[in-house]
Amino acid sequence: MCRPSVAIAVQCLVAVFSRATATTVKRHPATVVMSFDGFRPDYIRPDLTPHMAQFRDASAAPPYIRSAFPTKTFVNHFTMATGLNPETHGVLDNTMFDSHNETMHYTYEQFHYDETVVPIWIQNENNGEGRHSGVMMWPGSEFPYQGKHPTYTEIYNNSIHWNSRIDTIMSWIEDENQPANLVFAYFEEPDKTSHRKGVNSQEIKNQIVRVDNTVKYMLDQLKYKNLEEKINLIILSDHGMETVTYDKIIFLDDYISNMIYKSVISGPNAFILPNIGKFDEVYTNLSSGAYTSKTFYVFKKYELPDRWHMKNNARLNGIIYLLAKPSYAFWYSLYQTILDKTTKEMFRAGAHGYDNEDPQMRALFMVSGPMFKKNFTAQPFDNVDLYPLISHLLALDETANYSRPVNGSIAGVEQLLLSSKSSIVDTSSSSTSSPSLHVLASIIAATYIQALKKYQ
Ligand SMILES: *[C@@H]1O[C@H](CO)[C@@H](O)[C@H](O)[C@H]1NC(C)=O
Ligand SMILES: *[C@@H]1O[C@H](CO)[C@@H](O)[C@H](O)[C@H]1NC(C)=O
Ligand SMILES: *[C@@H]1O[C@H](CO)[C@@H](O)[C@H](O)[C@H]1NC(C)=O
Ligand SMILES: *[C@@H]1O[C@H](CO)[C@@H](O)[C@H](O)[C@H]1NC(C)=O
Ligand SMILES: *[C@@H]1O[C@H](CO)[C@@H](O)[C@H](O)[C@H]1NC(C)=O
Ligand SMILES: CC(=O)N[C@H]1CO[C@H](CO)[C@@H](O)[C@@H]1O
Ligand SMILES: [Zn+2]
Repeated sequence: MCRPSVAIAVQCLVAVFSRATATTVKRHPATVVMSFDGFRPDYIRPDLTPHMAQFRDASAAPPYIRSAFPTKTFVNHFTMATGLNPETHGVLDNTMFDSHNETMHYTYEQFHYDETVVPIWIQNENNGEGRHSGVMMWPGSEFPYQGKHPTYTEIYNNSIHWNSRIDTIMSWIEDENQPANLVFAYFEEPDKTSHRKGVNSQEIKNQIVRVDNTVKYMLDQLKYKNLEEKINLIILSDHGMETVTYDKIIFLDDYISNMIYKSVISGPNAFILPNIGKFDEVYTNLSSGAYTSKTFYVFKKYELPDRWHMKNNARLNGIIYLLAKPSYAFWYSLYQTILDKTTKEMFRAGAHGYDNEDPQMRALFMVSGPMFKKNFTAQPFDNVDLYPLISHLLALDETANYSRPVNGSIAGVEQLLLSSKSSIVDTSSSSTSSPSLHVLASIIAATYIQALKKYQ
């Protein structure tokens, strides 16, 4: 921060000048995004997660961010990576119907609804000038986009120790020849454990503590390697979590014959594909079931609320979409697995996928680094805005290589930045050419006058 004293005013001028004349991307702070699956913002408590609590105090952080609908893992990680709404990028759930009306889960096809969609780790490298991306297990990252992979990737393998994932990330950032200026890293907990144990279990507490220790390990690495002021570190999650008890489970067999439709069900969300000619009957029976039970909602494609940004997608053609009300869920195979190990009374499952306005579905976001305000409580924003934020941090041309404009906007995230976007030296042009002298002169004059004013 530029504070008022003559000596510091001079330093500020030097800082402004060197930022403006930076010619290589190496001088841009690198951006690292760490995602902890299903980490609810209210899990952070000074007694349980002292390091994350301290990090949040020192960062720019809203109380929560809004997830995309449905509040599922692949949907939200791909929304953050592409800056596009689900209806545009086409990942509408973790498990969904493919083009042959068969179930698909984590396939190339699932992440390639539209070939023009490009994650930011590819767009970063498309911008050239020595930019390199490293992607650690982020959902969707092992597939090529427009035939391209990022410089560094590691595919999902939950046997790999979290600290060793961080060691790998650090090696990408510190690589002599191809240093990564953008890193995305995914950690599968506390989501994985909470699905089987619910939100208030001891097992989940252990995972929350494990997350806290991992954040500490990351911060220790940055400190030890003297990178704290060179890296913008974003710690976030994809969605929240809710506990489902056995009495809140919805059995579709109570409303429709299972001979007459195919389905893909994953907790609160269900895609129902009625057999040819049976659409109206299935819809009628489900609607009356929803009306009498008051436990779920039924939608034809065009009835889906606009605010979910889901309806305008061909993958919903012929589908009846069901959403459970908060704390309810549709019976599916995972629940049998859980029930096999317990009783109906003791049954606790974690679930997410509910309406993104449900407070339990809110996600975590905090950021610390040279370009961000410190100890700043921000207003909540949508996670689709992460793309424009990173694009700004890395001085990317978002529309390079004929990519379409994204749905996220800088407006929601600008509040986090030390200098607002408009007042920042235009790094995108300065990275290719020197800024014009009169621009530089006016910046220097403005800074100097401001410093003098405060000094008096
Ligand atoms: C999938 O189901 C829809 C709706 O019933 C139908 O129109 C379409 O032809 C089916 N596609 C295939 C490949 O079977
Ligand atoms: C996952 O990582 C473990 C531990 O490093 C390794 O033994 C195993 O082969 C890996 N699995 C796959 C599928 O790569
Ligand atoms: C719909 O409900 C009616 C009346 O309960 C029942 O006879 C019919 O079989 C149901 N249809 C389906 C597709 O389940
Ligand atoms: C953050 O700011 C609050 C007041 O806004 C202050 O009480 C607190 O001590 C500050 N924390 C840190 C770590 O600077
Ligand atoms: C989202 O972005 C896509 C691609 O640029 C565009 O086609 C679509 O209309 C946008 N959606 C909204 C709701 O603005
Ligand atoms: C693969 C490809 O076409 N990359 C190009 C993307 O755009 C940048 C400039 O914006 C070019 O430098 C890349 O060659
Ligand atoms: Zn998740």
